[in-house]
Amino acid sequence: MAKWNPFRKNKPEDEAPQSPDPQTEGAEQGGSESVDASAAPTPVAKPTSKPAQPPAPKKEEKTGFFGKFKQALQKTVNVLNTDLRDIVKEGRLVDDALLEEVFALMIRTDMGVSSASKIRDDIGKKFRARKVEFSDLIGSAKETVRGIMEQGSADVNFAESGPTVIMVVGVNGAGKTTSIAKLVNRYKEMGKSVVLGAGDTFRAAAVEQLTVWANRLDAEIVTGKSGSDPASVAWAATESAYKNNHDVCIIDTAGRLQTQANLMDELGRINRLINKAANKASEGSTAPHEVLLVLDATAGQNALSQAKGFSEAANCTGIILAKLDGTAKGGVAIPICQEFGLPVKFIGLGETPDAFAKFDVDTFVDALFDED
Ligand SMILES: Nc1nc2c(ncn2[C@@H]2O[C@H](COP(=O)(O)OP(=O)(O)O)[C@@H](O)[C@H]2O)c(=O)[nH]1
Ligand SMILES: [Mg+2]
Repeated sequence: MAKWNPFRKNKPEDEAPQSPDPQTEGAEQGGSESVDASAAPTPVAKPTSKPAQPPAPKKEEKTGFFGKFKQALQKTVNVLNTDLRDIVKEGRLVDDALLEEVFALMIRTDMGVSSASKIRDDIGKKFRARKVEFSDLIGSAKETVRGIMEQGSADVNFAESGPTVIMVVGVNGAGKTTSIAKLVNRYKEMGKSVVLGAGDTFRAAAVEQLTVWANRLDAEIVTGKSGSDPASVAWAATESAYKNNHDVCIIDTAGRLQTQANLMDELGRINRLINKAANKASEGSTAPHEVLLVLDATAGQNALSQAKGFSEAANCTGIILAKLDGTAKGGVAIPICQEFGLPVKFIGLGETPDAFAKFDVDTFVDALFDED
């Protein structure tokens, strides 16, 4: 359970800067798309009282970083480590029976049939009719998974100049708002200034939740009334980022299912209006720079169908794999990397803002198949 009270109010309305008129501004750009001006969002200035100081900067030294991954993946590691070790106790000849046991074990981590088959087949090719030990299997599996998960940069694509705008999407409860708090924490630790857009206008509690995080982490936030047009909030947050020279602008969105076509279309519209706002504020600018899809690792294979639906409909550029702690299904990161060409950029390792790490394939694979 979170320790803070999500219903605490701390909105200094009287400090609000001029309310934007996104409808006129959207129309000025010559597009048919506009935002609902009657629901114009309220940019809220940074609160004067800080409920909490951001934590002191921390170094991500190798062992600490590895330890974080290993701890988060513990349940998955246990399946692989203990059970795989049992399979080849005292050494064993590699035959079809052994290969099928390895396959079944891999499947239990939710890495999917394709990855599990590749691990099995690679072991078969290397060791068939030979006696193997645990370390042989682990070594081969590591190599296979590294090959599968090869991916580009794991960090956010920062804007070359001006603010970096990040839109965050996903199903309800995946961990979007919490992941935004973690991103804010990360960028504040790097000394960057951050403005948030409370684009989940469906539920008042969602706006309150993000406002509390903004206050705690010393970020600015742009909010709209409950039920207002999320695109107008996104517009205003983007505009504020450019006008006030923020380094990073992160826009929350309401949860939706990948099967809800109209709601998926809405993400496209928000995306396009963010781009218009950026272009209006600074000609030639394009935004958002990232559309991060938050997936709940505990959803296992279901996270895969979400990745498929969202990556097709919402122009996602990367994934935050939340709740990797406390699941034995951590293997799901493998097909996510493999099947959608979407890099996993960050992983969520708990509910607090610091329970977060940049994703790194080598560290992930080493932790997943750790022999200790
Ligand atoms: N254990 C764990 N819980 C998380 C993580 N990320 C989010 N949560 C929890 O998941 C629940 C839903 O998170 P929230 O950010 O509100 O989801 P949203 O609906 O997508 O915005 C909350 O109780 C969070 O504390 C994580 O990485 N690990
Ligand atoms: Mg939320």
